[in-house]
Amino acid sequence: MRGAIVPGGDSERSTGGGVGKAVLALALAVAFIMATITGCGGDGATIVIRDLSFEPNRVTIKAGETVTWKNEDRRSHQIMSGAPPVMTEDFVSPSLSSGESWSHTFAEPGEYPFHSMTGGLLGWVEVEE
Ligand SMILES: [Cu+2]
Repeated sequence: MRGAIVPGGDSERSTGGGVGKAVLALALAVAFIMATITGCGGDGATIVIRDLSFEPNRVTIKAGETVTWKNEDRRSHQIMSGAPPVMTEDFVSPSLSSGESWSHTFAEPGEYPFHSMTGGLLGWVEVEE
């Protein structure tokens, strides 16, 4: 799903010739770049766990969007909300083996720290309205 959706893309249909298609392609390219830069129309974020770190360790999304954690580390990680020693109960993943992913959808705006129970890893999800 991620990266494949361009705002308005599904409703853009052209039966015209080359010029119309070029304009459409340009419009889609601009829309894609704008979405990439500003995050508007985004579909959430992906955080990769690698070499005992979160990449990136801070993401900003909009309320209702989803963050996916993808474990590309050699060891297992369990993602939990909160920053030790302060644990919260907003979310907790199962133990993710290498190669596994887990997603959580954030309904409410706010700043959500998270960590891995494997230790030493800390990150933040910022949810905007
Ligand atoms: Cu914990």
